[in-house]
Amino acid sequence: MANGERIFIAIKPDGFQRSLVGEIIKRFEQKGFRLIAMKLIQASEDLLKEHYIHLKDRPFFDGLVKYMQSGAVVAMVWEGLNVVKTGRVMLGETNPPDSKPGTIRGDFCIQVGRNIIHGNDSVESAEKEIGLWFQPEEMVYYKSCSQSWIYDE
Ligand code: IDP
Ligand code: MG
Repeated sequence: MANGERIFIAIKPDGFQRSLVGEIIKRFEQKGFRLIAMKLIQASEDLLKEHYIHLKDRPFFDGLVKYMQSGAVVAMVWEGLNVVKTGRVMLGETNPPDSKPGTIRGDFCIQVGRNIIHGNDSVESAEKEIGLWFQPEEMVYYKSCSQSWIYDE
């Protein structure tokens, strides 16, 4: 049974420019997760500084904010049982060379500074980031016709 767990996923400007939006959405869709919010945005510096506040003392922080601000970001919320844990596995490791083939970063990128996708590593950070990037009214709640074919109760 779906437990209502949610993850914030963002396709970064490099993933967008490299035409990987459809491929990435396809993977979450085909896994069985439900897309409940999505928008294409150019994120503001303020939003990105808040989003990455836990990394503010790292040497790459300014470059990271600039990179994330440099183009379109596809911001999404996906929902499903253990979506945070599974989503991280689907993304691969932060550093692409550590990512296994079959993962998004393992298949589509080379350097940590251009690792094409963001996703939360905990339910707490997911809920925080969903609140940062989306208004509650931007969530779309609907009954999935495939639910009983994905979950056994
Ligand atoms: P995550 O995105 O896998 O959760 P974090 O450690 O939270 O990884 O780092 C956030 C983002 O900061 C990474 O996805 C990557 O874009 C960037 N980043 C992390 N480490 C480095 C680095 O050493 N150089 C450049 N960018 C980095
Ligand atoms: Mg992180």
